[in-house]
Amino acid sequence: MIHNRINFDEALALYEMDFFELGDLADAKRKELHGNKTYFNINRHINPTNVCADVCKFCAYSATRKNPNQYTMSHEDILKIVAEIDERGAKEVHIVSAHNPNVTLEWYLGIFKKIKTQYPHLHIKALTAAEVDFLSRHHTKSYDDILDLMIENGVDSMPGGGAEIFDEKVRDFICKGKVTSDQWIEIHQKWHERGKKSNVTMLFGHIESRENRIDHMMRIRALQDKTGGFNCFIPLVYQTENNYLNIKAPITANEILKTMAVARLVLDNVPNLKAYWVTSTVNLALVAQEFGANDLDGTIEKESINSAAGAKSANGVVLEDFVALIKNSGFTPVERDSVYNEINVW
Ligand code: V47
Repeated sequence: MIHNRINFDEALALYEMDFFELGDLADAKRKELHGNKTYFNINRHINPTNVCADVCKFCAYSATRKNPNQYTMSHEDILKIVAEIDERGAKEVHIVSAHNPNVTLEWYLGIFKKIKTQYPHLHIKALTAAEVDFLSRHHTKSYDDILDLMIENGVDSMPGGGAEIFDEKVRDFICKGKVTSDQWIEIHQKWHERGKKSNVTMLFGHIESRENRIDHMMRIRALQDKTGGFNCFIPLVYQTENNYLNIKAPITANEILKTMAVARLVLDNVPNLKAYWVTSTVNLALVAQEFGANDLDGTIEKESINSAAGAKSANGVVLEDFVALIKNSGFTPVERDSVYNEINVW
């Protein structure tokens, strides 16, 4: 039984609090859960194709008129990257693609099997619920079939992408036609029911309201009450360049930090809050450590989705710099694995 749960109106009212008092509340909750530790992992993002059957207005990554450069990697190309990162000590490979109608289901799934067979120690975090929904529609299979195939082929956990904003009106405007909010939640519920973990994101700083953000968090909290399968909540700051959403004024740092703090307080049942430095900038992610965030994702090495929309993340960060930044901001850098077991205190 969870006492003193923050309701919708109370969550909205948190935004009106004094900025630093709100930060202190979130910081107290973060300290209660994680003390002074800031988690990160040594990971690599691979985005094997940008050819997409869906058209999300906020996306600068998929190949469209704005980005005519289509690509689809071969399994050999992907395995070459995996060999390099394994050599460098990466623990996780994060594989997310666009929704490519020109390749087989075997192309999507076979790569996991090959990676798992050759590198059984690497954690494979792959396929967003949006991809699961696309694969199910395109290859006329049920969600259950796709999720079982993912497990059979070696996927360990699911990333949190594709959640965007659950409010149906906003969702219809920014990404009509792809996985609905109810479907996104259904897919993660089914994944959790298989004893597997996943993350959950929220894309904010575009046309959504504070109410939409709270509603998004409430829907996550409700599923987490049922399954307990979410490891981490990741608010993704909308990047403004090269896409069709055409938002002129980026969200302010103040509003980003408030949203992090509100998330820490509302999502009382989700253990980790990630300040994804790719979309918030490294500097703001470091400050977010004092507004509830206890995770800074990882070194990433290469990133294509957000950097296409203007984020300065294309080449990741150097491990030693990352660790030094966390230390210099007064926190203890703790390398974790993909499901939050501690590997090394730096
Ligand atoms: O779902 C697309 C977002 C997501 C833009 O689970 C944009 O550990 C900002 O989900 N501005 C993919 N965001 C990335 C993602 C993710 C990243 C890191 C860690 C994890 C995890 C998940 O990127 C998409 C979409 O919401 N995105 N375009 C944009 N213009």
